[in-house]
Amino acid sequence: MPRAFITGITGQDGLYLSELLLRKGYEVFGLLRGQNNPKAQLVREAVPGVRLLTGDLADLSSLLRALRAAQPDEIYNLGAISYVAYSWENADLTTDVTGKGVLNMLEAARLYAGDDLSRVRFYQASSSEMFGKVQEVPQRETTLLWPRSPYGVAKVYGHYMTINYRESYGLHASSGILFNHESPRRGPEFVTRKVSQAVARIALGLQDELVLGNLEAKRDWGFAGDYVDAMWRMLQQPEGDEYVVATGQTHSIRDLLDVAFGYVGIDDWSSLVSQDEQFMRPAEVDLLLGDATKARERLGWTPTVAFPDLVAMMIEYDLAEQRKLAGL
Ligand code: NDP
Ligand code: GDR
Repeated sequence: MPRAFITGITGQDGLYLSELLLRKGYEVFGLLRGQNNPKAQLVREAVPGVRLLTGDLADLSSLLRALRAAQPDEIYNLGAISYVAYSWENADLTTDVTGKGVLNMLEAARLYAGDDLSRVRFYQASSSEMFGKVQEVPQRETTLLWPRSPYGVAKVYGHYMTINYRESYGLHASSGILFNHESPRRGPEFVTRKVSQAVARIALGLQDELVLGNLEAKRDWGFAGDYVDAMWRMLQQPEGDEYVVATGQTHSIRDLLDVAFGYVGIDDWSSLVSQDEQFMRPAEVDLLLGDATKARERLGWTPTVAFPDLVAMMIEYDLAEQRKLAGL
């Protein structure tokens, strides 16, 4: 039975990846941080087969201890401070966890594997945020990186450190440069889920207004369930490498609002949505559009959920949840 170790187990991707690996017959271990993490129960209910170990990306010895207990063949480093807006307010912490945390995880993997590095494979959750200021459209593996946030800068550090461990030590290490991916499990601080929750509540008469930031930014949005499959495929290749994972379609926040409100029968949302400075970013990533040709050709990976279906999936989930919460 292959064994996998996942950091970021309580997050959106950690849950989908656990489900996928359990289906494939893996024994799955997840890293849980904190003294009494309230999300532990969520993981136990959503993926009961996962075994939880404690540790923190900022603490190398805790990572090494967890790896020695799990004895994994594959390590998926999904843990991070992942909310871009928060990273300006907590730049030091983001650097420590999202950036240096990658070095800690790589070094723990190297120490755990000892003399035989071929016993373990490593996946790093790199991000399209690394492209930042638009240099080339669509963005591909070779596009110049120009990050625009402390989060993006930290991800670039982790990305190159992962390449460096491959080149320095021969570790089978891959980075997935994943574009935005969403689902009903997406945190409510991210724009798609903020919109799907608000649209559901407005449709049910529970809320009157939605306050957002920049409506002009464009994102290449896919379904998280598809994207975790690309992670697994990367670790099944003979060599580690970098891969863009994206749908090849881009939409603005305005498009998202059109599709989301349209789904509940509201064609003109202009009186329901306002903008506020507090949700604007000091530096914006204006346009993300990925070219996933390499992932398609080498990994045989393709996305299966189109943008309107993704939005519908999230709104249906939120309608059901909001009805339940409101006792409707
Ligand atoms: P989430 O924000 O949903 O999950 C982040 C996870 O990281 C949580 O489990 C969180 O644990 C954990 N974490 C935070 N701080 C630490 C720490 N100090 N030590 C250990 N774990 C920690 O992210 P996603 O699931 O959406 O994303 C997974 C990864 O992929 C992240 O690295 C993200 O940056 C990256 N990524 C995501 C994309 C997306 O569109 N979703 C696109 C490209 C990259 P806790 O619950 O305890 O806070
Ligand atoms: P992003 O996702 O920054 O791309 O990072 P997010 O959903 O936060 O923002 C997307 C775009 O929407 C604009 N926006 C708003 N965003 C939020 N969160 N809240 C608002 O009210 C709002 N109004 C407008 C933003 O300015 C931005 O342009 C996500 C994270 O998952 C990262 O961890 C990951 O690496 C990247 O996707 C790829």
